[in-house]
Amino acid sequence: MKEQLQALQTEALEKVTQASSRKELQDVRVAYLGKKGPITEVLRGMGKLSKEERPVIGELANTVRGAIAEAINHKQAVIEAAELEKQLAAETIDVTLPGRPVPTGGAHLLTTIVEEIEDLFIGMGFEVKEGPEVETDYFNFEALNLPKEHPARDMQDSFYITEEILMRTHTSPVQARTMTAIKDKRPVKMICPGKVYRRDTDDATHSHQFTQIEGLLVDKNVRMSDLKGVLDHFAKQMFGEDREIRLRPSFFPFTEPSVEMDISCKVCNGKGCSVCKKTGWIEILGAGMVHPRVLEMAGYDPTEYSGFAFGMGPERIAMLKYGVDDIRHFYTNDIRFLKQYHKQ
Ligand code: FA5
Repeated sequence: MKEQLQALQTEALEKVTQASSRKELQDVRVAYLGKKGPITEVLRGMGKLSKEERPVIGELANTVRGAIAEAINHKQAVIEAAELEKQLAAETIDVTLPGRPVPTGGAHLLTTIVEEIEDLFIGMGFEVKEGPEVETDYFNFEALNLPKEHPARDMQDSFYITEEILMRTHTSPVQARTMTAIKDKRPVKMICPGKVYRRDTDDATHSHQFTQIEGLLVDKNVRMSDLKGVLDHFAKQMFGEDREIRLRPSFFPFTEPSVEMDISCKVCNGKGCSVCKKTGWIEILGAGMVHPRVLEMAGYDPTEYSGFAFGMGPERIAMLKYGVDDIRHFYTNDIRFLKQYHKQ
């Protein structure tokens, strides 16, 4: 029985050595140490042994069982360590690899240009105001010296909602609103960006809904030369010193005198194209000295105060600055167009 036990130990340790997975090891454990295993079998047969032999064989059986169990446990630790090693190797992260790009959105070119213009005027001390897009006939026209039946109303074909309410055709009503709201009639220096609506036929430079940025400066002794200085500074900052700028006499019922400002076309470099309608120039804004009637209607004394105002089209400014050849690109939301102007 002694030899039998020793042979069992040798055999079991051999199997432990050969086992290469947890499963194989578990099979060895069950085969040799399990209830139906050979060692249990030996112990069961101890009853047949003599009194003297019993403790000797019992001790040996326990020693053999202990040696096998220890070998199994040791091998189990080795297998687990190897498995962990394998897993770690498989899951290794190369921290030096560049990360996967996360797609992000970007500001629309129009938003960027409006913010750029705002920053420029904030730098000159203007504050940014807002006004409603659904406007009264009074502020859109009458307070700007455009009484009902005035022929100049035809310059801005309008979307009326009721007889007295319309979608604003320009941002100029914010001039009248701002001045009217100031109770102590102090000087004003504001810009107002916003959407405007006109029954214009869409083409390369016209849209039925577009953006304007209004500017208004009212103070004592404001002159046309102040307006020219501000517009010149704006244009040079926006387009660079080398772009050509011209002021043309014009007419707006709310300014006297009135001008329009043109910038040389970047799309064709002044040679003439569909964007500049073969003229080499694109009109970007209307401006002038605030009409005394407008000051008066808003409660300002025109003998004490004077001012200048302007209204510009940021879409046209963006077109000129970035060489965009059609205003409709701003509204058709072709991501390939928009992406070109996303800031990184
Ligand atoms: C006006 O709207 C005046 N309120 C501007 C003004 C303000 C004059 C203050 C004097 C004092 P006008 O209709 O010209 O003016 O439009 C001003 C600018 O808006 C134009 O120079 C142009 O840049 C832009 N604009 C006009 N119509 C359209 C259109 N349909 N699509 C895109 N931009 C337009």
